Amino acid sequence: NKHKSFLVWFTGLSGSGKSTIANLLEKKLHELNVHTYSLDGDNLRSGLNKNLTFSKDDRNENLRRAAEVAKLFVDAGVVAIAAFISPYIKTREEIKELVGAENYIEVFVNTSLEICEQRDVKGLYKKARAGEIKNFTGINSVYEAPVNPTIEIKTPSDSPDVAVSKIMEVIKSKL
Ligand code: GGZ
Repeated sequence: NKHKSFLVWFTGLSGSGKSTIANLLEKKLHELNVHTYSLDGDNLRSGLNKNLTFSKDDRNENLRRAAEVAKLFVDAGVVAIAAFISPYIKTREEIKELVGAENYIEVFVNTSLEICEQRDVKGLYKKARAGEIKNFTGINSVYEAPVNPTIEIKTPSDSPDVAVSKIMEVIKSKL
C-alpha cells in the first residue's frame, strides 16, 4: 500500500485553527495507513529555527527551512503537513516552486481577525494590543490572504470535521 507523497500547507492567522485541522487531518490519514509528518511553529521554532524572530526576514527564513524539511519528507514518501502563519504571498509561491506545484496543496484557514482575537487562546492578541509584542500578525504585521488557495476553510462555519472532509476530497486521488 504505497501512496504518493505531497505537502499540505496550511496558512492563516494565529488562532485561526490551522493546527486543530492539521492534527485532525493527520489522524484521518493515519487511519488510512498513510505516513505523515507534521511541521509547525511549535516544533520548528523551539529547535531548528530557535534563532529566528518574527521580523519579515526571519519569518521568511523560518518558512524556507520548513519547506526544505517538508521537501525531504516528500522525497522520502511521507505526506508532509505544515501549519505556519506564512503571511506573505511571495513566500508561499516560493514554497510551491520548491516542492513542485503538483506536490503542493495550499489550505487557507480563513478565520477573521475579530474571531481569532476573541478566541485569544494564548493571550497573545491582548499582549500585542498592549504593545508588549511587536510585529504581531494581524495587529502590527501584515497577513496577505491567498488569492487562489487549493482549498479554503471558513471557520467557525466549517467545523474541523467538515474542513478535513474538504481536504480529503482533494487529496484522495493522490493517495
Ligand atoms: C505572529 C507570533 C508572534 C508574532 C509569537 N506574530 O498562536 P500561536 O502563537 O501558537 O501561533 C503563532 C506562532 C506563529 O509562528 P509561525 O512560525 O507559524 O509564524 S510565521 O509563519 O509567520 O513565521 C503565535 C506565536 O508563534 N507568535 N510571536 N509576532 N505569531
